[in-house]
Amino acid sequence: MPTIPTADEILDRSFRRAAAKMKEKRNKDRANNEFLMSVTASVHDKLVSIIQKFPEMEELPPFYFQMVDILYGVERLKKALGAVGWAAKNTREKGYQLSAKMRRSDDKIAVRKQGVARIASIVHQVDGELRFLNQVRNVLRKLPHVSDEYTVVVAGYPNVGKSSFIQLVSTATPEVAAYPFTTKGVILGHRNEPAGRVQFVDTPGILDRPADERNPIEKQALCALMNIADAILFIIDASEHCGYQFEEQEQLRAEVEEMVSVPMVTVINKSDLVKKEGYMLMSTKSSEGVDEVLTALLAYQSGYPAQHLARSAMILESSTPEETTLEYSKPFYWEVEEKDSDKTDESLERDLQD
Ligand SMILES: Nc1nc2c(ncn2[C@@H]2O[C@H](COP(=O)(O)OP(=O)(O)O)[C@@H](O)[C@H]2O)c(=O)[nH]1
Ligand SMILES: [Mg+2]
Repeated sequence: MPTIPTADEILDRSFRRAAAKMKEKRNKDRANNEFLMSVTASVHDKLVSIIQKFPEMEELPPFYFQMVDILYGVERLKKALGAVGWAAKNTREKGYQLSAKMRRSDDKIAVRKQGVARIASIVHQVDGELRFLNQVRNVLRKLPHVSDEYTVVVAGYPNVGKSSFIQLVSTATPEVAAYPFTTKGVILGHRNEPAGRVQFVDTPGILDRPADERNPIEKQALCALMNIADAILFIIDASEHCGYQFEEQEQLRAEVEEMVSVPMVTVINKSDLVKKEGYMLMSTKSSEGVDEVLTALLAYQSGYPAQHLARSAMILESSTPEETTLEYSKPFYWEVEEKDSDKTDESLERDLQD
């Protein structure tokens, strides 16, 4: 998805192109009209292409859909796209209107200026929406590349050994990704298994404090993350070297278990330091017990993708009860409501002084 330009960037580019074309023209009356038509076409086409290149929300995998909804609101996003559509439609209408007016007018330069100012004003009215769309685009681009494959979400307090585990079991070097709601990077690892590829997703730094201290965005983000899991691996550090007491870690485990409906495997890591009765044990340092943990996690892979797809569909429906049936096809931008566009913009006229 390309960067979304600001209003000024769209206008600058369109004016520069039109001006270059105008220089070549001998007949000045024709040139004035062609300048206006060129600006009209290039602004209109750019705005339409922004809408067309923006991903369809309903086609996004549930994880991305939810992330966008949590952070920005899908409704607001649709409004922004609608506003850009409105600007495209209006630009074209005003351009044609003024071109017709120019043919009848004696002062063609004045009409050209009027037309250009009108188009600049229309585009400036959606500058905020363009900037907003670019912000969403930047977040979408940075989200980890969560694929539609058997997914193990690795949870637990910081420093219990989550990253060490993912590194150890991943075939290739894990990808380091960013979540928009935390400064901490998370890692994403992959492993090839006879039953298909497995991905391991780290939890971001939102599990490092009690549930009631998490803000609503963090809570929802955590939920979205848990929703992509086909299985959870919960890691406890019984040595407490991680800085969290065993009881605290057990509490978090109960909280996470409450949050999900998928199988959860709990393991005590750092068994080279401390062992605990009644738990599965491993040490990512000595690799002891790691194969057994993997086997336990892969035992649930046989249910994939049937269970996974059923759940994904459920998540999509539950997060947007009304919108799922909403027609969100490309031409929707023609139907958006009219805005008042009688305001003119003088700022661009200075660039167009003869
Ligand atoms: N002794 C010991 N240290 C470990 C083990 N696994 C991880 N560590 C150490 O614990 C620290 C945190 O590990 P890390 O994987 O970054 O934890 P994360 O924050 O949960 O991802 C690092 O210094 C690791 O070297 C283990 O099995 N035994
Ligand atoms: Mg880590």
